[in-house]
Amino acid sequence: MTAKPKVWVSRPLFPDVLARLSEHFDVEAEAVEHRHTPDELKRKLAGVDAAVVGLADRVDAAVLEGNHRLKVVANLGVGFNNLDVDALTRAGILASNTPEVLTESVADFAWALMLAAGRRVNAAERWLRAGHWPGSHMRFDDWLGGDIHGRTLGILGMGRIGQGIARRAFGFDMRVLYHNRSRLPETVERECHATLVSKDELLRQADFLVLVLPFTPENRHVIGAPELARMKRSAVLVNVARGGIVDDAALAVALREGHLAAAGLDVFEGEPSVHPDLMSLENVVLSPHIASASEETRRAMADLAIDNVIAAMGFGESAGKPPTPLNPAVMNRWAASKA
Ligand code: 8YV
Repeated sequence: MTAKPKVWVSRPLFPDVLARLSEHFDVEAEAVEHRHTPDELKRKLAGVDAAVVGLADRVDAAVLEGNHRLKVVANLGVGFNNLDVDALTRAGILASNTPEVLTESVADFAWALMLAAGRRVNAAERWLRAGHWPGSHMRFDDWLGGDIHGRTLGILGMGRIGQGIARRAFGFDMRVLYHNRSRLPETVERECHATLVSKDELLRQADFLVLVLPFTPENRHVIGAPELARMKRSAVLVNVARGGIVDDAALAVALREGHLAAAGLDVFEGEPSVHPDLMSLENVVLSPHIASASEETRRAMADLAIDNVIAAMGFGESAGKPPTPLNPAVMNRWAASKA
């Protein structure tokens, strides 16, 4: 009997998903969360045919150097700024991500942050839990937030998640503006009730500005001090995209000095660290990168990641046809080299 190919899973995953992977592979799965150093990552990847990695695993040219065994790297996430796809392609390694399956859950969560930040839910809860309510006389004009319904929602980055966020705004009777590299087809604009505007216009008009851009070098600090200064003082900023898109230090200053009403952040520059100035502010809602973390969606992401590994390695019903590859041309090269 020939040995099964080997796959390494860098983070603990659902046992039933790992069991499915074991039908075809000799699986080494990490049992506890651990941030792998580049050296550890390099060593782990050197001994396997395929890997399922998380966003904290930076798979770049240095990590891949001298690796002639690895064939597939499946990312547990739609964003893949942790992968150097060019380096993977040069090394003949197929890369995949998990688009679509998390769109609606991330859109839900963007709304959770908008609502919580706009209406000061978390700060009020902290105050209540600290025992202030029975002991103090809450005034009629305490804990005032801003309304959400009827306001202007601005979306920067109008891909699938941005569109999901826009569609939900209809129920809140909001005006929806967006800015994107390219204009959406008219049918999609109509469905989302969304109007394309310049970035400057978006910054100036949005009461709620939600960021849903991919992280690329050009998108670093797309929202920094100059952009924050152009926003309304009553505005709320929400980031469910990637840390580093916002200059967190500049955001903390704007929030502290009242240049912005509030923020809701699921992602941070240099996470899992969070800028200490943000930690001490009351007008920011902070969550630990959980926008896709619904039971159904995290399962769907894990399933999709391993479906890519199984199919790319030539197993299962979709053998040879991984569902969501990032560099599918690599597979043509595999086929050519076998012929
Ligand atoms: C993470 C995400 O993958 O898909 C993405 O790009 O940022 C998230 O869904 C998830 O939080 C696991 O780390």
